[in-house]
Amino acid sequence: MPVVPHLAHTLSLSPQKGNRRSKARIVKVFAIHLQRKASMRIRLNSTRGLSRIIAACAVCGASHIVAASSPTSIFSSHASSASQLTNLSIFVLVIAALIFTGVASLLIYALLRFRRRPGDVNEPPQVFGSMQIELSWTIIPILIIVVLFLGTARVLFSVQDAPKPAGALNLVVIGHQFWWEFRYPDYNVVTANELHIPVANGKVPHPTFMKLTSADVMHSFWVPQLAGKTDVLPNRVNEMWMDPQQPGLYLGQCAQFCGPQHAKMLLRVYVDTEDEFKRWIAEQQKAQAEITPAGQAPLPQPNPGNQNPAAHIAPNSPATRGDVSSQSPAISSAISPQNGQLLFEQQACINCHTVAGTVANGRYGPDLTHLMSRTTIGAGAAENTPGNLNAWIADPNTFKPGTLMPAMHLSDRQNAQITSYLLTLK
Ligand code: HEC
Ligand SMILES: [Cu+2]
Repeated sequence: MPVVPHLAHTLSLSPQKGNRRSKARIVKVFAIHLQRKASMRIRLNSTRGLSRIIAACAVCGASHIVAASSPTSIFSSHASSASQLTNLSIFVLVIAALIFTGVASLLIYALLRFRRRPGDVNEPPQVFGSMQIELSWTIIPILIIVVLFLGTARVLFSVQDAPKPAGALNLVVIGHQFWWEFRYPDYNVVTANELHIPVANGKVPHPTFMKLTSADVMHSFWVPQLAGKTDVLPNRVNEMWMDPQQPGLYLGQCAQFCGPQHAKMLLRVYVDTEDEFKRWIAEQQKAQAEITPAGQAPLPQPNPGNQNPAAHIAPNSPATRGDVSSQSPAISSAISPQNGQLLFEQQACINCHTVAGTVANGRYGPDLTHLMSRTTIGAGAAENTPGNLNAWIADPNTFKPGTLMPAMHLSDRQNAQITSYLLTLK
């Protein structure tokens, strides 16, 4: 029975076996019918598959063009080290494209030109040990590799050995599961997740020189438009610099898997003009006590004689987990920043968070001194709105399942009180 052999093979059917067993003729006819249908479907599928691949390539190409304008595209760089990386990537891509076109066209040419034709009986001539061919396909790839190596090494050293000018801004970046801590040692400023740096294109350039390290596991600092990735490792300090040429907001993220909330460890870099940056630093240098507007009663400060015991208990010690309000001065149930602050200072919040000028001096979580100067909370997990803040305190896991801030199990009213306090942290 004439069954297309390759088809039988593809479908892993063996109609020949059925033949041998001389089944009823009607079964055979039916089998052949099925085979024909299957073969048609396969041919149909392959043309459809091909058109799908072509469509996918078109979409891919188009998305690359769109990607160049996306805020995290490596092809639209706005700082010199990032531009060098972009140029190098394009250089490598062009060489790879040339090699691909050369090899693919030779292959297609050979496939068509030297196809087996009817009447061909002999094997084509075999070429063994041709010195010329062997040399050419050894030397040409070596030359290509050398060119790629030299190009890469040049960029590598020029980025790594860049001199640090006198006006450079010093910045310390500390990766945490799952947020970023930024310290400005020259200004005594600490903030989280949202970085402000000056634009570096003035007459006196002010690039930002970073020292990066991690408080726990491996992270990677990556703001594609401003610089290459730099790994952030525990017990090691890496260095990197950025000299943004244009003010604006640049986005980035942790580029090293560091745990379940790795994808929600986003970075926002605000590149400010010189003046904006000075103003921002001046705002950040203010401690909360100085910010309290004149006329308003100062927020209650802890009384050394009657201090809240929770302030001296290490994070996670059993005493800080429960409600400690029974041991503390009574807080009225009114929702006010003052009551909020009292409550905040009686909770374990202060063991993990700092609010400068108050008893809160924890270092485990983000500095909250100027919380309201940030547009997002939880490293980009949510917008910084009163509603989200309240929901975050109630249970941070709703925004970031697996975040290392525990749900504090306070009442709705207590959450509202604390939120009203947080809203004053300008
Ligand atoms: C065990 C330590 C711990 C305790 C206790 C704690 N937090 Fe947090 N908090 C964190 C950590 C860690 C983060 C960062 C979470 C992330 O982004 O993944 C955080 C984030 C926050 C943020 C968002 C800050 C930002 O800029 O993204 C706020 C607001 C906050 N906590 C408020 C509070 C309040 C209010 C309390 C007390 C009711 C509290 N936290 C108790 C560890 C703690
Ligand atoms: Cu990370």
